[in-house]
Amino acid sequence: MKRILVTGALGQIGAELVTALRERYEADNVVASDIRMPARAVDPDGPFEYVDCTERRQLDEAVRKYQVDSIYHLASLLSATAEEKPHVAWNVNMGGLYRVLEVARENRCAVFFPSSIGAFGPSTPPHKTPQDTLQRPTTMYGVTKVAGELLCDYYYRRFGVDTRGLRYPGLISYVAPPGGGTTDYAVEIFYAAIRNRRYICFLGPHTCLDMMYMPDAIKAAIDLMNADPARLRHRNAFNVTAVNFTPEQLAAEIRKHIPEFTVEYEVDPVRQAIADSWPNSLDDSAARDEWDWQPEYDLEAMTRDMLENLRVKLKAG
Ligand code: VAH
Repeated sequence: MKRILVTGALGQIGAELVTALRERYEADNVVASDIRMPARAVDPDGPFEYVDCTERRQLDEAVRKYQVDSIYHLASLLSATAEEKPHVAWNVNMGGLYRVLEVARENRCAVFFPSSIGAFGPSTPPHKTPQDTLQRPTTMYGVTKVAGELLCDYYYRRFGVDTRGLRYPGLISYVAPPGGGTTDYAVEIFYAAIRNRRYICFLGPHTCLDMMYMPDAIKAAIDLMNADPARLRHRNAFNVTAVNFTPEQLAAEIRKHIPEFTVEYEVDPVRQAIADSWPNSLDDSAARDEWDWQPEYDLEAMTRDMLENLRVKLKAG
């Protein structure tokens, strides 16, 4: 049975990944960790450890204490926060990953690393961006993601660490909110639609980006980590996508459920510049060919599920 450590477990991905992993591998085999203690129950049925990934001793102690053999390393600053605090972002995103890879090397752990469409830049082909192409990101977030992909490849080739990763698009969920991301509008808009029937969007109406509903993102990570290594021609990191839309198109889909919903646009130049430097759409054929990637949620299904679950969560009508 796998024994797993999840770093950044209280974040947007981690909150749902821990639950999914505990359902699959039994709760006691999945250790949630973060640099803050869980104010709300991440999932009370399993172990939690305080782990700062920039502190190698804390990582090492957790891995040895629970005899971990797989690390899902989610602890990271997202794109907008990383632009506000580029030095902190380098330290956390790169310093944390380096220490995770070193602990994984010494303890023979597999490592999952979430890269991002942010690993691409304005000189990358923007439409149906290939798996193997130019990666010259212009954000600190993107620099740490490209460097992270390369470092994970190096640890696989040089030390035999089983590293695998995904280039996630924007992720949408109702369980834990994102924090400091450029695609956060695609989550905020649902809360605003239910609470206020209106939303002020910080990206322009025609900003087209790939997105994914969190259940698909969780499935992709777990499926990749369980894929037959003999089939993997790539490892760090696979393009994956599910849906592709603009704020205007997402608002129109929400209006099918809340007809009076309106959106106004007050563009944040920093996050607009970040979004404009990213691809409009990814080619995820390598993931489909090498480990049978197949998303389940399209825009219609995601919007319906988000609104249904948020209404319960927000105890709205
Ligand atoms: C961000 N949600 O906005 C993340 C993600 C593709 C976007 O990497 O920074």
